[in-house]
Parts: sequence; structure tokens; C-alpha cells
Amino acid sequence: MQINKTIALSLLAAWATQPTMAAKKQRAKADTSRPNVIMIVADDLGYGDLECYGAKNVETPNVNRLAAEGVRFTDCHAAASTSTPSRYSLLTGEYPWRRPGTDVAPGNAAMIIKPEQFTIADMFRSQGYATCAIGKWHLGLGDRTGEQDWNAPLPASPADIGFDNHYIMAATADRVPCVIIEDGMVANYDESAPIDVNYYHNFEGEPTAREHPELCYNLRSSHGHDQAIVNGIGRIGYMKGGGKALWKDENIADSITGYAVNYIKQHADRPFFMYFATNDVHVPRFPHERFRGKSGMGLRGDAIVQFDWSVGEIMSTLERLGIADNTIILLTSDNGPVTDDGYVDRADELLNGHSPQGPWRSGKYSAYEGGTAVPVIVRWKAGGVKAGATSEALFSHIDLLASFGSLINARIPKGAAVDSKNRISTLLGNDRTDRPYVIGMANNHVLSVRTKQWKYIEPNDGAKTIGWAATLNGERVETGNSPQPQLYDMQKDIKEEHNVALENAQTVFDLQNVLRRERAK
Ligand code: NG6
Ligand code: CA
Repeated sequence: MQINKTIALSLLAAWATQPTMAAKKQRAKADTSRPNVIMIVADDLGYGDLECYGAKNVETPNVNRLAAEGVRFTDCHAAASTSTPSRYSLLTGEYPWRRPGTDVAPGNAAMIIKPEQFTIADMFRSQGYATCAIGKWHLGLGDRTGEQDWNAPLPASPADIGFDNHYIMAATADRVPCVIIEDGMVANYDESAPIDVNYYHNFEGEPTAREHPELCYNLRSSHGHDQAIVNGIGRIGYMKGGGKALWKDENIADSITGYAVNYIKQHADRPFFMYFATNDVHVPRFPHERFRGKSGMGLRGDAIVQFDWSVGEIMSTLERLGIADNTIILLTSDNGPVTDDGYVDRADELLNGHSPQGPWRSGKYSAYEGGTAVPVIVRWKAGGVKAGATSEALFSHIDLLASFGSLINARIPKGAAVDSKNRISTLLGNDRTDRPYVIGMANNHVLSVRTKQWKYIEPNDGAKTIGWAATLNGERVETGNSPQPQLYDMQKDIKEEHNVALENAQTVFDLQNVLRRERAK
């Protein structure tokens, strides 16, 4: 009897996860004008951090498989070398330097993208897609900076800019509030521990990491990150309360991946757009125990393994539901890599010959290529994307909005996504057409222009390295700042070591004109 009951229960469970007949029928004649689109956006994952891009000391089997089944880009760029401006561009199709207030945001910033602005989520929604944002947000919440009441529904959220659902971190894991926001409210809210957040003043009785480093039992700060202590880790900003709603860093990947998997299951029968932005591999790197020691590079490498696991969960869910082939998976990162970004996690010491930025110079924050050169992999079987292809086409995140828009026949309102151009054919690997130029923005707003051959960095008098002790391959992060105009021949000098501006005055002039014209738009 007991056995029969067990068998019956397991049969029932198996049946419950089976696609229904109607769903099967619908999936059989997949509509390639309305594929699902999942954008997997890693955080601070470098061009060289994945095995299929030459990573050492870490295995990324799921991403390898994605690349083996799709097209892998070798010359794709984010619009900026830090998170908020890069993500702003990704979601709006507008360069961040056109809009003040798009710099790295505190956790209590108001919504940076205003409800009236058109976003990639609005675009998908206009074509009947279900839309969701999961994971790292870092684009502000609520309508007024510093005045959010985290104990009540927020008056402005991703719901106002096209996302039907969201399950997000307000900013980054190193910034308060350390809670997940689900559909405009703190998830798992704990009434016994009201939340308060302040980026200027501490709350009475709350210990800080600056005064009590001994309370940072999970990770010590190497720079900054010395204000609120949550889960034994110092953060940027002060916070009190939260109780059981406070996240545990080691569970963030599980909870956002779990949300994504459920979302896919619930939306298997209609087209959906999912913005899946991982916390990995941003600081504080504190992956779940089961990933510890799984790379040869300590916590940063283990966070890459955890990222790969999230990708695998999403892929296998799609496969189980029979919707993998008509789902476009685009995998990328928001900006270049960094090793020491303010916590003592030995990321730099444990590289052992691994190059997070691949062949490029410098990384996150920089005007050099390492700041914005990011991995991009696109898989879409039903749409004919060739398995195992490589594309050297010069490409930019800025074009994703218009490219996907053209694919799903969306109309983009006049004046919206002004910088985004339709390059869907290149994105699907059908041609290798280079973007005429790609514009990148460094940490201090210095702009650079890349063409397939040249890289121009405009002159500026900013610091040569990033002020805090961030390092990369034993060096401090180089910003690429110079009072002289810089021009590099990328065909001969991929490492940007020989400034050839003086010998190529006409090219410098032409690229300066590109920036002049773009700024005047
Ligand atoms: C810096 C932080 C860094 C990281 C970065 C934003 C310090 C010393 N450094 O100010 O840790 O949070 O901001 O990173 O606090 S980003 O990927 O979200 O842009
Ligand atoms: Ca980032």
C-alpha cells in the first residue's frame, strides 16, 4: 500500500511537470517571429572569464554548451565600463552620457529610467510578450532618491518601465538595502523589523564595519564597504531592520535562479522576455557552499562556477519544457572584470595565469578595451543560428533594442532608443558586418571610439589608475586617462600600447568628428 502510494505520488509529480497537450501542439509549430528572449547579463564577468573564451582554472560546461550550440562574438562591447550606465544603455538604446544621473547608483537612488521613457521591456510588451526583470537592478527604485519607504509598496518600480514582474536587488550586493524587491515590495517582509536606509548617517545602535571589523565574519573589506554589516559582510550605505527579509549572499544565486526557472515554467505557453541579471561575479563574492573550491581561483572563480550553474538551470528548464529551440538566449556581461574590488577575497593572488580580461588591456572602469569588451553568445536553433559559429563582427549592446525590435516587428516611438540600430542579421550570425563605430564610456565619462581598425580615446586629465587598491593581474586598474589624444591600431596593437595619434592625424580628426557629431545629436 505504502509502495503504491509512493509510486502514485511520483507518477503524479512526473505528470505535473509534463507539458500539456495544448502546449505541446503550440510548441510543435514554433512561431519564429515571436521567440522567447532571455538576456543573461552577468556582472563584472570578463571577456576571458569563460572557458569558451580561453579561461584557465575554471570550468564552465554550461556556457561552453551554449557557445557550441550558438554563435560566439569576439568583438562586442558594452556602452560603459561600469554597471548603471551600461545597463541603462542596454535597456533604453540610448548612450548613458546623453542623460545625467546614470552613474553608478546608490541603493536608494530613485528610478533612473522614467516611466515615460521607452525601454526594451516596453517594446517586448507591445508585441504581447510577458516581461520580467530578475537579479541585479542598479537603476534606481521609487520616485525620490533617499526617500523610499521600504516598508510599503514603492511608488515607482520596473513595473512602470515595461516589466510585468520583477524580483530584484535594488543595486548591487555591496550596497544596502540587502533585501530582494518583488513586484515593488520587499520580498519575505518581516513586520517585526522595519527597514530604514540612509547613505549619509548611521542609525543609532547599529555597528559599522569601520568600527567593528571583527563582526565581518564572512568577508573583510579591503577598501570602503565599511558601513552597515549584513550577513557578516560590510556594505556601502547604512541600514537597519530587515530581519528575515535580509538576503544571505550565499543564497542569492539560488533564489534568483529559482525565480527564473518558475517564471519560465509558468510562461512556457506564451512568448516572454526575461532580463536575467546575475549577482555573479560582482563583489562581495560569496557563492554557495556547494560551489566552494570548485575552481582553482578561490571565491571569484567559484562565483564563475555558480554563474555557469545558473545558466545550466535555465537551459535545462527550457529543454524539459520543449521550448529551448525557439528561445533566444543571449549571454553577456555589463562591463569588464576586476579582481580586488574592495573585499579581501584573494581574487588577484589566485589567478594563477588566468586572464579575466582575455587579450585586452585593463578592465572594469577603464577606457581601454578591457573596460567594455564583453563576452556575447547567442543561441537560437529555430531561428537558424549556426551551432558553434564565431563572429568577429564589431558589435555593441546599444543595438540590442532595435535589433530585437526588428525581429519581433515592434514599432519604436519617434525619439526613443535614438542610438540603437537594427543589426539583427549580424546578431544572429548571418553576416559579419562591423558596426561603423562603437562608442564606450569610462568611469569618469571619458569617451572612446572603436572602429574595426582603430581605437581613439579622447584626452582628459583624470587619474591614471583607480583610486582604491583595485588590482588586475597584480596591477592597479589603469583608467586609460591621458592628457594627449590616444589612437591605437587594433589590428597591430590589441593591447593599446603604442599611441600612434601623431602619425595618423587625419584618423584622429575623423574619430573626433564622430564624437562631435554624436554629442550634437
Ligand atoms: C565602487 C565600489 C565597487 C563596486 C563599484 C560598482 C568601493 C571601494 N568600490 O565604488 O566595489 O561596487 O562601485 O560596480 O566601494 S558596478 O559593477 O556595479 O558598476
Ligand atoms: Ca558591473
